Amino acid sequence: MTPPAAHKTPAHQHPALAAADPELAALVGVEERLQADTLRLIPSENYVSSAVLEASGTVLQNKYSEGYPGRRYYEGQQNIDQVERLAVARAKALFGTDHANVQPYSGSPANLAVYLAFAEPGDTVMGMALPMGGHLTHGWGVSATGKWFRGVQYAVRQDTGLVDFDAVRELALKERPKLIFCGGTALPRTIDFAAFAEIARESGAVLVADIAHIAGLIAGGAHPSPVPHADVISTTTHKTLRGPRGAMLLAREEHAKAIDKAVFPGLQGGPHNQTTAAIAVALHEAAQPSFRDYAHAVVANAQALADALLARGFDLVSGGTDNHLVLMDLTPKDVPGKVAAKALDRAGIVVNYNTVPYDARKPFDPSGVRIGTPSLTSRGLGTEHMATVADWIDRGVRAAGSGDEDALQKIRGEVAELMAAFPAPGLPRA
Ligand code: DSN
Repeated sequence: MTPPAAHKTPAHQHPALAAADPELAALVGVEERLQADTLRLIPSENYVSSAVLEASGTVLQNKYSEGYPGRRYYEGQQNIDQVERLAVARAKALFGTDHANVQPYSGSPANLAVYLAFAEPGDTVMGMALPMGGHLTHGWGVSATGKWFRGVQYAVRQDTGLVDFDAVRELALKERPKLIFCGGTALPRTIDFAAFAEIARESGAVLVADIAHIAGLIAGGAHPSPVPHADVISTTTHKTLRGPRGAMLLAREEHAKAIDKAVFPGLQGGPHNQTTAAIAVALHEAAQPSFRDYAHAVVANAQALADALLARGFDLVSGGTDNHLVLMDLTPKDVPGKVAAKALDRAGIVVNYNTVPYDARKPFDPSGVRIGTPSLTSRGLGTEHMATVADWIDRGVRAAGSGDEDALQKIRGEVAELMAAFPAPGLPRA
């Protein structure tokens, strides 16, 4: 497994920042240390390459560029147009789509642009319920998408943790939504885009595949692509795709104009050109053969980790994983997800507490913990390390239950020792 090339400059990498604003520079330094020393298991996070980091911090950020290449509202875009065209061309080539818009600021604005393109306020939209693994912007009540639109939500089956397509079809045919979202934030299994497309066709809906979590797996051939099936594809660029914090909308040619108009001028102002550049770099990296290795290694690590957790008596939603993500239901361990997550954080293992399907507890104090392997795979950990990771989680959860702080500190030391052998870009060495 090849991690992204480690940053050449050791220790003090921000001399200008340190001179101008030591207080802020110190905070950045602490974050660098934290990211270096801990085992980061949040499945939506990653480590970008040095090239992506550098592109994100360029003078491209000084430019205003409202509009699109060749059609801007500001002069001086000769060069910026080339940057955006490069990013668009690379996105289209990598995912095999007719059209790409690389301007959305992040995943939520990208999804909101889809609403603006295809629906009117008050229209019915359909997505997976948030506590089942969906996303806020798929019509969940507390989000603008659930307040301004009428969200109807589908679930996973309680016995299998898998989507029940008969129930999805029944709901779609009854509600006739304008949009159907598939994808989400806590889905450990392969998304059957073809099955969703058939239901969208039957019910007259636009199918939106939100691939934010799995875009890198799709690019690397480790998850099937939604391209032949979905009308629109929405993705962030910073999760498994390992780019800067940003987003893209991919679509068939017939939807290109509607998407572009919705992003600008419908929703946003000037694109963040430094992010566009970094997206271009990440897309170039994701087109390399080594990225295919990375994507498959992410899945192999997640499956090895799931197996090791099952062997230690953990209850995993859907019984395991097909992708980068594992959702643990800690109910049988008698430790609430939040208590476990906070204890693991003290042990140097960064996770997030999460609802599990049909959770008896509240969203702010749920039963689950969500983990994933994109970051540890970027640092070069392989399947041979997953038993150790599972062991730390097991010991950490037990220590959370018994309030054993010494045990957590002992794990923290072991984690830091292993991670020191696996450097990542931009991070200080031990
Ligand atoms: N960023 C998403 C995630 O952590 O899955 C939530 O919006």
